[in-house]
Amino acid sequence: MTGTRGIDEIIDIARYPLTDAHSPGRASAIAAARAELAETGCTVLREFLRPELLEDLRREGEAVAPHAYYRVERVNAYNIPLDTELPDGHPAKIVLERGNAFVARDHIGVDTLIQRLYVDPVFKRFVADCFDLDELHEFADPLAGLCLNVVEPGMSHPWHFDTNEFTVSMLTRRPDAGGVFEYCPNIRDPHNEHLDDVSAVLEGRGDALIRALELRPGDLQLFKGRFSLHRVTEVDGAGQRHSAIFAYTDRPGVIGTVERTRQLFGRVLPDHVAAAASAVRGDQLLD
Ligand SMILES: O=C(O)CCC(=O)C(=O)O
Ligand SMILES: [Fe+2]
Repeated sequence: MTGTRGIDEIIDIARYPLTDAHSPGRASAIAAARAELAETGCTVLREFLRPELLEDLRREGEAVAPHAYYRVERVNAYNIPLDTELPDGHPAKIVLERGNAFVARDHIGVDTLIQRLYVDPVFKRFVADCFDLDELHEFADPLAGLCLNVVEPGMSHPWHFDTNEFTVSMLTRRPDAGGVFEYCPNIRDPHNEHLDDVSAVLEGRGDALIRALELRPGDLQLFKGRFSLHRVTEVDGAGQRHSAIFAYTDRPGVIGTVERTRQLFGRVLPDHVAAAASAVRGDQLLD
């Protein structure tokens, strides 16, 4: 039972003294995260979760994994409709098979470790500081705010950009083999899509742009997935790969599009439909 645990009983507080707003340890963890995020758009806080909770973390994920929405979907890296009118040679014309499945937030218990972390004010303040943001908001999306990403053996989560600018994630169950997180640091920015580089990666000519990340359960990953093309390679062996995706934004009220929500969860709630007409966008990028 994790329901009665405070944040200091979830996080390895000796290593990451989040609860002490003025501690040098907290300040240096933030400085290190900021430096890496500025350079590569990605940072990993190793052994963030208390090691004695790794078993609970894995078991809680396994308990909800059967709720994942499975449907191999034909998508592109931008997650925009495949019939979007675009010039020849545009990387959004390259069709990929998305074989991962998401467990939506409404299936994840409020007393699970990942749900408790996601909503915790001390945790959110720390993550905001790492991203150098004044404030950070939970994704308003009732399904996509917190998800468990499930990748079955033989499946992968192909190259894509995230809709949300800042992603926080934690592997909860590692696969036997494969299932490696790969990313292309800052391959695009708010003003330039860098389509040639994106095409190179999607066509298998972009090795020089790709980094592989070794992730372990309990590590906290902070990632600017809107600017770095990324994927999870095919999972090998018998076991699934599970990762918790904590979606935050720098402004309140952000919700996924109807198209994207249907792709991810196979269902849409009235909130998504209502938001479609008045969606707030932070940039002029394609998706
Ligand atoms: O599962 C992961 O490690 C990455 C998932 C991801 O890229 C996403 O959910 O957008
Ligand atoms: Fe992603």
